[in-house]
Amino acid sequence: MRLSRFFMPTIKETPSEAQIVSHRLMLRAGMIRQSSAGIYSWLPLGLRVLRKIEQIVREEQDAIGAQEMLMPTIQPADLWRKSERYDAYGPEMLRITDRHDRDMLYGPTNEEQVTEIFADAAKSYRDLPKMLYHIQWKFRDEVRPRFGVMRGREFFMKDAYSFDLDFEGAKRSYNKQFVAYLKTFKRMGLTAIPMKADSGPIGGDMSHEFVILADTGESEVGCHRDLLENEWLNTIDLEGDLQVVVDSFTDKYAATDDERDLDIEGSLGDDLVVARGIEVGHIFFFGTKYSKAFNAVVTGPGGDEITAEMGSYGIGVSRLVGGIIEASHDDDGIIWPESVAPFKVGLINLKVGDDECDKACEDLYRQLQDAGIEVLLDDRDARAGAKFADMDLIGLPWQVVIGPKAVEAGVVEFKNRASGDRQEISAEAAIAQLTA
Ligand code: 5CA
Repeated sequence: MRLSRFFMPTIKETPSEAQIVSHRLMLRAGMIRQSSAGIYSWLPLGLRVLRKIEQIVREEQDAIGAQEMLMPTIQPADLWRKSERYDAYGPEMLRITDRHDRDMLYGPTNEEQVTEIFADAAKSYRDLPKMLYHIQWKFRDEVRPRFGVMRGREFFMKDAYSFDLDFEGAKRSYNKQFVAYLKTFKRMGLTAIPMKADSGPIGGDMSHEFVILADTGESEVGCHRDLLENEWLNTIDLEGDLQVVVDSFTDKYAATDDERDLDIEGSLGDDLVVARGIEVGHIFFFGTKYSKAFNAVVTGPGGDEITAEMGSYGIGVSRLVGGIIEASHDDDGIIWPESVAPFKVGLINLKVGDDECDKACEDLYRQLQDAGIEVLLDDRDARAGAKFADMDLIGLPWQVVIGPKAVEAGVVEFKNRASGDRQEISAEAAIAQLTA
């Protein structure tokens, strides 16, 4: 992509409406624009990141056998009357009336919709287990939408739903999602801690929020220090036995706001970390709440009737864009982990219009593209300082700078955004490093 053509409206000044760093940087980098409170447009740069995150989530869901589908954003109210959630959900639900005066709503989540579909189709115990998911926009009319995409009203969520024959099966599905979440967040460069969360009316211990620590987190959490330490984390083989992996995490104390236990915290001493957290995912077992309401019942091997045991598993895909920035930035801007970066490398032409510089940049640009590297070429006729500032702001993992002196010396300046390390190397060596 050429920056001269790319729609990336960066802002130099700090937007006054943004209270936290991720919101400020997303606005300044030209990733999003607010439409109304808690509702955003995703501009090309932001959308590239959103899609990368979405794709990692998708791959890890597919890897545990969950099947992707796509349910609508608009749902009929009658669906929610069946589960008795239409009234219970309250003012957070955006209620709409269609031209025939039928009550509709913009879905805040999809338990009802997916259970209705599943109930209609599943007949025999052979139809289970099943895990279905979609990645779709949701709407919740939050009282206090804030912090940009972190607490939006319209937001992008992955929600998965499991259907099993018995509790043991449901637990296996839960464990699969638990480990898939660990892998998903790790791939994004995040340390997301599974924390015991409120399990609602069902009780039990099968409700976890996945939380990343950040000063700007919305709630206070407490956990064992090990859960944050690479040294300990690296001892766990995520490909190992599911229950063993899950237990190795849940054996360590980690609790969200409401679930904190001050006695345990007191006994942890120096091993206790109390910090603020951002909830990026939530997994939940809820038994037969919805399968009963929608009659998701199958015939068992002996002709008996079995009501599906269900769980649901959410990831805040759009919230993650902000969450990753909260976890990875400096005074100059964003520092994207490679896996979610909008482009892998930014190529800066310091002297647009200079034949030698133009040629060196065009050559390298083409070679990188041919090698399948996502590259953003700054070919704008602008001051060097502005180019450096924009490139640091948008946080691409690598920068290649080409100016007249470098061209003459037959080198490029190759910079790592995270460490700030610079090397003068040949264009070939830069390509080799970027394709390694
Ligand atoms: N039905 C369940 C699981 S599929 C559910 O909706 N769970 S949730 O309410 O916890 O939402 C799942 C994830 O969506 C949360 O962990 C959070 O990361 C994200 N999320 C929730 N509300 C918002 C919001 N207002 N803005 C951005 N992300 C949100």
